[in-house]
Amino acid sequence: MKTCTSVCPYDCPDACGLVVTVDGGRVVSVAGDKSHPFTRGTLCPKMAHYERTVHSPRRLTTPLKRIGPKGSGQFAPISWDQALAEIAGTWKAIIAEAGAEAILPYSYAGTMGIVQHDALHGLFYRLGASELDRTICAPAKGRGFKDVMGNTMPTAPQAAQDSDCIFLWSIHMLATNIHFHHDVEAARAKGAVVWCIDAYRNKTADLADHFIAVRPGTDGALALGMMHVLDRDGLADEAFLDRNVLGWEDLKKNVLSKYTPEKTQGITGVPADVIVELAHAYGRARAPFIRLGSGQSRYRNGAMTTRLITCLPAVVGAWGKQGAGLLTSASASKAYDKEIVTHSDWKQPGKRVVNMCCLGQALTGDDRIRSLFVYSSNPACTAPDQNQVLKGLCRDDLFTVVHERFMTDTARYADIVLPATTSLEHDDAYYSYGNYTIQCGYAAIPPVGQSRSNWRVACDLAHAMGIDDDFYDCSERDLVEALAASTTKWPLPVDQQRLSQGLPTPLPMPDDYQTRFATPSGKIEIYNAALTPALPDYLPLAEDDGTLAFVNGPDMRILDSSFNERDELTASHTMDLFVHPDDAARYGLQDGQTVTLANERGQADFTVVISKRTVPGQVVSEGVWWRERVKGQGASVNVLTSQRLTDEGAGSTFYDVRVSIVP
Ligand SMILES: Nc1nc2c(c(=O)[nH]1)N[C@H]1C(S)=C(S)[C@@H](COP(=O)(O)OP(=O)(O)OC[C@H]3O[C@@H](n4cnc5c(=O)[nH]c(N)nc54)[C@H](O)[C@@H]3O)O[C@H]1N2
Ligand SMILES: Nc1nc2c(c(=O)[nH]1)N[C@H]1C(S)=C(S)[C@@H](COP(=O)(O)OP(=O)(O)OC[C@H]3O[C@@H](n4cnc5c(=O)[nH]c(N)nc54)[C@H](O)[C@@H]3O)O[C@H]1N2
Ligand code: SF4
Ligand SMILES: [Mo]
Repeated sequence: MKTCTSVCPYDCPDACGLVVTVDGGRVVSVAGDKSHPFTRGTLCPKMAHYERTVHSPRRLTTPLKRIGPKGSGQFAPISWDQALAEIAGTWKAIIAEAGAEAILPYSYAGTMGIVQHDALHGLFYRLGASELDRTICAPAKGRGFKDVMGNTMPTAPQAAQDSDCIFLWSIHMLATNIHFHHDVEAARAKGAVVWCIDAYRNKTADLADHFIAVRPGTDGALALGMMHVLDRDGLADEAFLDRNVLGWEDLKKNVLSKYTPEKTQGITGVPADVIVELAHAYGRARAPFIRLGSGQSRYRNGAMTTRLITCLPAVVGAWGKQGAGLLTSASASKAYDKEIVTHSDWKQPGKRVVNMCCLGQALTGDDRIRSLFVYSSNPACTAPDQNQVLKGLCRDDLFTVVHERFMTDTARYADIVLPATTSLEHDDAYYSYGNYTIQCGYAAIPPVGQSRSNWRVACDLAHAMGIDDDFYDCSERDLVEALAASTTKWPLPVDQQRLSQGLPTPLPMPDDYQTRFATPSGKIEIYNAALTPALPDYLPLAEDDGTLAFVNGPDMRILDSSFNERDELTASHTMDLFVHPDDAARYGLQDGQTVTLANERGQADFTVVISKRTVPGQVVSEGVWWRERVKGQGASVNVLTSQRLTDEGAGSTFYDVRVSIVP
């Protein structure tokens, strides 16, 4: 029996520190690291039994070759040498015939470790393949914050412990950021009041003091309505605004005047008196703290919405006050020089760029991709417009390779499947995007079966494709060490000893990180001359056409489609649909019955849960489920979602969806 430290590799803002117990080459248990400044010794329900994922009987253990129709899941085992030879042979033929841009890599954040996440980027740049714009998560949120604050570092979550008024805005904290709950409760113990602003009353809302249901995609108008009241009622910090902010007078005159509480109620559905109460709570707080999630940004106006919410702390002069601030995403990744792995110097100019939210179009449109290499992602399940993605994956003239830990929806459509390691079988360097901690994790057990890490596969494929470069002689350990060494450039000295020992390493924060505004003007830019429009204003969604809004939030038991392999977590209640009692009566729906939702892209079956968690005119489901976990024809939520992109950042619009109930 031995124990070692590691890091949770998943796409979760907490990036927890793990203590792993190993016996005879098997992981027997995993616990939260007490010495981690955010994990503080606990894990979420998903990771509390990570060993069940690592040693799952569902793990892929050998390379596989397809022997049945695409999607049938019929495969025969082959050797790694055979698999690599087949991939290299097919790619060479495609390159000779159609050029390397006919090959598309597709990956996202199955693991957040920098080495494995970016391992294959250099290879595809060298080949001259099509490039993937990795926009599926929340680039609009990043852009909206940057439009106002530039590269200013968002507030550390632990600061909220000293807040007297916390806003959980569009974040399902208990599912997606569970360790922030500790900071929220610490503040509450000192009297802080908690507000939750969401499209529906999720379980996080249950623990807040006040819940506000906002009409989906209208938070930008809500922020404007709040600013209107802050100005009207003398709660704006005019001295702070004068000194630090561009555009406040312009905004007041040209934009805010329109957003009276009554007008804002008409857009957002939030009663006018509640908007006034909300603005007063924010404006009168000594130290208001906003934790902003991504939900609000996954609409066609997502960047503008985030831009408007980001104006709020400037209006009340929250920046720099102890306990106050705004956390969108922490910028801890900047501690590393990722180029060590990414090798963007190998990018070739003018290559086609495919937006990952538009995979369906890329596979079925005129300018077709001939080979798709998928790793660390499950687009047949998680990408929008599932029917179009599946239509593309069914093409007989598409050569698909999937590097995976499990037989996912996507792997089922592969010509070749390659088995991947889990994070406890390879080395990596990690950072958090929800707190300012970094950490390295080293393999705790040997690879399960014949699985290979992304880095190993990058080296194997580079050699098979005849790319001769010293880079591919590096071990993953070398890359982790180089990344760790690169953190000496962080604004303040990082504890190199802790980092190299694989211990959670807090990034020291400069005293003035909340008051040195890293924008081109050095001021907070409510007015941003580089943008059109230079002054932010609410961008309306499509007119209400009498259909239902469809919000599909995160589920506590899974993470995107990861953890669907765990039968004990996912056995029941996968495609539940919250329907308000008024809508249930209107459509004649009973609790527990199957209901079909449809729109122009397709239709999917859900189980009705009549509930006041949602509001009339809006239905809600939680989780992105594997097709085998879904009723009927195997249509998951993404049959209903759209490839439409956001206003800035070309991001996904997963929650900007209208549906009808099929009678
Ligand atoms: N358990 C679990 N954890 C996860 C994930 C998961 O799927 N499950 N996913 C991981 C990933 S990849 C990410 S990016 C993060 C995302 O984590 P979050 O930042 O929490 O974001 P979302 O999952 O997009 O949704 C959060 C909330 O936004 C709400 N929402 C939707 N539309 C609106 C709106 O217009 N206005 C407002 N105010 N609220 C709205 C949803 O109802 C939901 O409750 O979580 C990560 N962690
Ligand atoms: N309807 C709807 N759809 C959504 C969302 C939503 O809220 N609603 N959320 C969206 C968001 S925010 C995101 S970020 C995307 C994420 O979508 P995906 O990128 O598809 O993420 P996962 O579903 O977690 O799938 C990651 C896969 O990587 C594999 N994997 C893990 N580690 C490794 C490794 O080291 N190597 C290899 N080769 N594979 C590995 C896992 O087994 C898993 O199958 O989903 C999006 N899709
Ligand atoms: S809370 Fe997030 S980072 Fe922590 S163990 Fe769970 S999934 Fe991993
Ligand atoms: Mo995400």
